[in-house]
Amino acid sequence: MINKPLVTRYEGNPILTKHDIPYAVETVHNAGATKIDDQYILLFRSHLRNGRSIIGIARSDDGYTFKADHRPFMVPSTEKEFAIHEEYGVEDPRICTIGDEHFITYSAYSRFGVRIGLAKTRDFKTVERVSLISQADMRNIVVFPDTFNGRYARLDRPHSEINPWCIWLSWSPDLVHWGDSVPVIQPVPYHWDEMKIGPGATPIKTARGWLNIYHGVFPTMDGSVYRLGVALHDLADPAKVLGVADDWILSPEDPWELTGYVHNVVFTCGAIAEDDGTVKIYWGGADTVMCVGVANIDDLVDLCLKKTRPPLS
Ligand code: BMA
Repeated sequence: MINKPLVTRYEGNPILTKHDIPYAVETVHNAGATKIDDQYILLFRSHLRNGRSIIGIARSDDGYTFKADHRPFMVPSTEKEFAIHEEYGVEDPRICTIGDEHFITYSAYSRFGVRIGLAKTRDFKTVERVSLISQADMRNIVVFPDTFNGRYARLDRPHSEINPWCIWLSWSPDLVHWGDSVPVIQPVPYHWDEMKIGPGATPIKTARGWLNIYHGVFPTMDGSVYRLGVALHDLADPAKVLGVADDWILSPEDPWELTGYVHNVVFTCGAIAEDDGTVKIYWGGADTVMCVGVANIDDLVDLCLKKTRPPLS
């Protein structure tokens, strides 16, 4: 089939909506994901009725049917150092599992802008704030679940008027202090990601490189369209980009992706690689519901390498 989609949407989408949550929320979206001992975990963002966000948790045995806990997992902190930066809410968590620790990077909003917080958990029952790991204004940070010559690496997304909304890569000895930042992928003019790009899911290690599933935005007369794309980073040096796919892999299509809290949005914060060579990609539809789809990892890597465009144009 010429139009065979790269990502096959689950027929039971959306997999989580506000009606599945045992406390009052208006949206369920942009979830980070991980799998521990055959249990799938989603940390999802929800808008409250005051328009600010909190983070909930849902668990599943098969990756499709999730049950949310009775309480939110993270709400704005009351600890002095964090409270001042989480006043307007916590958003868009990503999970990076290293050994038996699960690190969560999340957007912390306040009157001072948006920063990225780092939290950690071992059991997804309790969670501990570690540090704020960026200045304002930064959102969308994903940490590679590995070290490179003893250093951690992350993809981040600073912004300037001269060089807007690129994906950069930064290094750290301890996950708290970051530097040696370099731009790695830029939007391409008059392309599906021309307005801005940002890190999406925690990168996935494959035999041919780190698979980076990111989001790209295109401005239209009817507002912006958020889509997903893929890039491949070198296994030993993730600052080296081996290929960026020219085509998007997922675009808003289902009714709950086309309309909702923000229309025309598919936005990912997490994907889970399975032993059979597939990946379950989780995405928020229209900032309102959670969806899942399955792709073949080799197909995504092929797209990065065979239908490629320059990372920095
Ligand atoms: C981005 C973030 C995401 C959101 C997206 C679409 O800037 O706010 O959390 O999903 O816009 O509204």
